[in-house]
Amino acid sequence: MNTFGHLFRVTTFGESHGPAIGCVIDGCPPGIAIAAEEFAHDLARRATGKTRHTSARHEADEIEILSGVYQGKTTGTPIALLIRNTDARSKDYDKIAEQFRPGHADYTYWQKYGARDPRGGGRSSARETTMRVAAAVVAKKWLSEKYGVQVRGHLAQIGDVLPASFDWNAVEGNPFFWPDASQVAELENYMDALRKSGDSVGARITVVADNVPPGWGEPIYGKLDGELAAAMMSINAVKGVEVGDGFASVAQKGSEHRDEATREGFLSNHAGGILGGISSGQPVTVSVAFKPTSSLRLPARGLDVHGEEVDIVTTGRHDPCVGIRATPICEAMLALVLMDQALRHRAQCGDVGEVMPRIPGKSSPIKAPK
Ligand code: EPS
Repeated sequence: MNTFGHLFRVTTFGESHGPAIGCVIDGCPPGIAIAAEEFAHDLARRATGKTRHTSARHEADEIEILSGVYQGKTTGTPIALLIRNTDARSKDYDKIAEQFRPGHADYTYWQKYGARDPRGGGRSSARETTMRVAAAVVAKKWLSEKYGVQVRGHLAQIGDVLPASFDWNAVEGNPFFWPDASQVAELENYMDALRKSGDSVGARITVVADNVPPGWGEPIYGKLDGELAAAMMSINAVKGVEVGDGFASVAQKGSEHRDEATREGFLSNHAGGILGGISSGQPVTVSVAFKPTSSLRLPARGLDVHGEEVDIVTTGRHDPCVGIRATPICEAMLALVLMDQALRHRAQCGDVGEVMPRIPGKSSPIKAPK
């Protein structure tokens, strides 16, 4: 399955070391002004090779719009986007081409298909996430112009390091998307030590969508939170997803968790902006756990395709923490789900209009996550 969404459908294709990666967006409304240059910002936020803390692979990530846009506007027909791979170094994979890296999808792809493209992990590579970010540029633009929806995110934890304070303005000012500028030097030292040790580490990303109108999401199957969980889980290396207070809800009392309301608005947002699978008008808040990457130069015991026990060592240009550049990817999946759900809501309930009373949402939390 390489297609995502119901009315706003995105199909991605391509391998990390193939000639190109791309996507087709079907079901996009006509009339959205979009130019190739508009993709550059988010693609650069996600890209490798920008700092010493991510993979050293340097991809140009230049978008070619092949169809679906005429005279600068979407036409309603399929939008095909293409990015040519320009810096693949496939020889890095010669040694492990017949081995299964412990903790990697190498083994399960082999079991499923009986064949795999080992170069750069082929289709299981994080390179695939480039096209999600590209497709979401269109979704973010439409959501923002049509409804004022703003999607943003930040790194919320790396290893055992937590933000000491929270400031949205700090997030885009450092390569980690970290909300406390005073900790950036500490993070750089942490990452330098990690890289030297040859190991990797996990991370948590939090993404928030402000100004989502109430009513988006389908009851029972197709819940907004259900689709967000599936969307986030479809990102490489994701092992956990929380909506609102998530697993912290387990230890809460009902009197604590329920979001009370006055005429001035909701008093809290433990629910993460979703009640009964439908947006409440509060910020939609999702938190995503990334496992530590599995391509390590530290030897590990494993098997090769012949069933022989081997010591596996991965060389090449790998991310010691893939979470560092995952903020734009999680934002992208949030935007894609919201756009799809917005179109579905419009199709079925467009005539319902604005229902009273509307409870103003609480703005995104400006506090350090616990
Ligand atoms: C990746 C391994 C590295 C990363 C790649 C993701 O690929 P390679 O070994 O070919 O350099 O550089 O990330 C990207 C190229 C990208 O654009 O995100 C992996 O195993 O997932």
